[in-house]
Amino acid sequence: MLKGLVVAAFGKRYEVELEDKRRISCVTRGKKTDIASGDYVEIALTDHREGVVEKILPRKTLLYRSNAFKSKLLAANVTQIVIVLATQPSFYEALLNRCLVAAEAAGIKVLIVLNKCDLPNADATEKLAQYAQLGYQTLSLTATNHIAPLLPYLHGEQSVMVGQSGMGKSTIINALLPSQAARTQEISAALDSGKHTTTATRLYYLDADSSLIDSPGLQEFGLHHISQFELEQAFIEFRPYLGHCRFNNCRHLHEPDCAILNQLNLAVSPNRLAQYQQLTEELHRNTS
Ligand SMILES: Nc1nc2c(ncn2[C@@H]2O[C@H](COP(=O)(O)OP(=O)(O)OP(=O)(O)O)[C@@H](O)[C@H]2O)c(=O)[nH]1
Ligand SMILES: [Mg+2]
Ligand SMILES: [Zn+2]
Repeated sequence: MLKGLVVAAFGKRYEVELEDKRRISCVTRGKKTDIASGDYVEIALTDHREGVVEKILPRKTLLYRSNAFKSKLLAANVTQIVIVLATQPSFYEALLNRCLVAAEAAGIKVLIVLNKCDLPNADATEKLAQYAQLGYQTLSLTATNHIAPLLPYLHGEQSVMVGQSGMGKSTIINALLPSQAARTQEISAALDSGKHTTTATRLYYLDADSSLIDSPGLQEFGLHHISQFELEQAFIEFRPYLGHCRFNNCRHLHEPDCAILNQLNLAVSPNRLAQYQQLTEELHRNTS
């Protein structure tokens, strides 16, 4: 049995890098798809370039999304999620909040990047500032011109980039690692392969201590695996007030003497409260 790191995941095929740096194309036994880029695994070789994953080694972290039927793993063993937004096309704030909830529940550090800052968008800049005010690390970037400001945030971290299609995730990889050439939208337009450019999740080494995973654009981010407790905790500005509502089981929707609702327009913005309430209603629709 050989130990390796999963450096790419395409549906049911995985690329595993062995300790001697050989890259082996692997499948799983049966229909298992519970492996992610960043996983450490043990494989059995079936040919000199092919193998079967026999075992997943214990994970430090696991970032995933889920609906009522299945989970989709995004990345294993990452220390940081880099949520990539752009000035154009405009981004969905609900998706940003879902990424934040998943990251908080998985205990992963967050960096929110607003890319394409060469293109004007006052609304996006203002939104980014609101998240900085909550305490999140944020960065304005123009990946096509000047990638250097991103470097200190990636150093020493195992990061995964997530975001909608077209935000510039693969462009960031190419700017950091020009020799690796991840496929971006211009190239796929030439190949006429549709809107989503990146189809696999792939891990890139930045230096001996840092790596960055590129992932396909997200359209939705199901949070079926998140509990009410995790959801409340994931809204970081709620934390000082949780446990101070009149009712122990307060969901902060419209209960009297709710410590969260009492903070409306103070520590809690109407916008974030609405996002929280929508996720809570969804959670209880799912479980009732
Ligand atoms: N003006 C401008 N365009 C950018 C910038 N960064 C990326 N782009 C463009 O945005 C488009 C999409 O970039 P990609 O890197 O393919 O986006 P992606 O997030 O990887 O998209 P998916 O793989 O579909 O998820 C390309 O045409 C890039 O050239 C930037 O900083 N400024
Ligand atoms: Mg891409
Ligand atoms: Zn309450």
